[in-house]
Amino acid sequence: MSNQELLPLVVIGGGGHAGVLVDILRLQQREILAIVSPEDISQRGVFYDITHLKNDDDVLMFSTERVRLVNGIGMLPRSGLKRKLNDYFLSLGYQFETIVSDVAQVSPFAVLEQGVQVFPGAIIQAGTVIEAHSIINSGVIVEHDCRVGQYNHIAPRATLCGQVTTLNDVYIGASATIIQNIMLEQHSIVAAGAIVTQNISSGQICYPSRAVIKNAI
Ligand code: JB2
Repeated sequence: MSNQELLPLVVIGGGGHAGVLVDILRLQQREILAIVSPEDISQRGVFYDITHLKNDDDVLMFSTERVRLVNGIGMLPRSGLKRKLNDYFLSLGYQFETIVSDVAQVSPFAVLEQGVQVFPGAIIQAGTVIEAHSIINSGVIVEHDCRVGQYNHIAPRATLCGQVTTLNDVYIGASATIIQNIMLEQHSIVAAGAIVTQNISSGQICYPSRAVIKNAI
């Protein structure tokens, strides 16, 4: 699709996550019609010059066919806000833009579904599928043939080795490493820095193991 065919955007949420998205979109010269946030957004320079709307129903002034939405609310573990807002706007017929930073590296043989957000420095290799509305944060590596479920948040610099599968609503903390062929079930959480070498069941949390210190002599 050429730049002329891209629709203008409305961004939901006006915090840090939305700021990174708007920064990516400005570099891509995308038209942003409004930021929708109940709170003041004037302290974030990245939002300069963009109309601020305070109520979610203000979005209804835009035709479902003439805009795409961007959900700028970050997903921390067990936060359902992003999904709740998406479900509301999807039920009204709006669609969510898939956003890929110009400095991310995404294989042409990877698939990104609606509403996926890929931040600067991320690498997504061939054969991988990222399902709808998941966040692939800055510097994340998703190796070949992975499948990342819906509404996942893979935090900065986490690494998924080849053929990792995650189900929906999984959170993987910053710099965590998931070795190859692992399955993370729905709502599981990997704490920052953890190294995951076995499957994680639904709702379980994997913490980093403590380093074992022995005498070197
Ligand atoms: O119902 C709502 C609503 N509730 C909160 N509707 C709309 N349209 N916006 C809502 N918000 C807005 O979400 C708040 O007014 C605020 O602008 C934004 C949340 O911003 P905050 O900076 O608290 O979080 P974030 O989601 O941008 O970032 C979190 O997640 C990221 C992934 C942070 O924890 C970051 O550290 C993290 N990187």
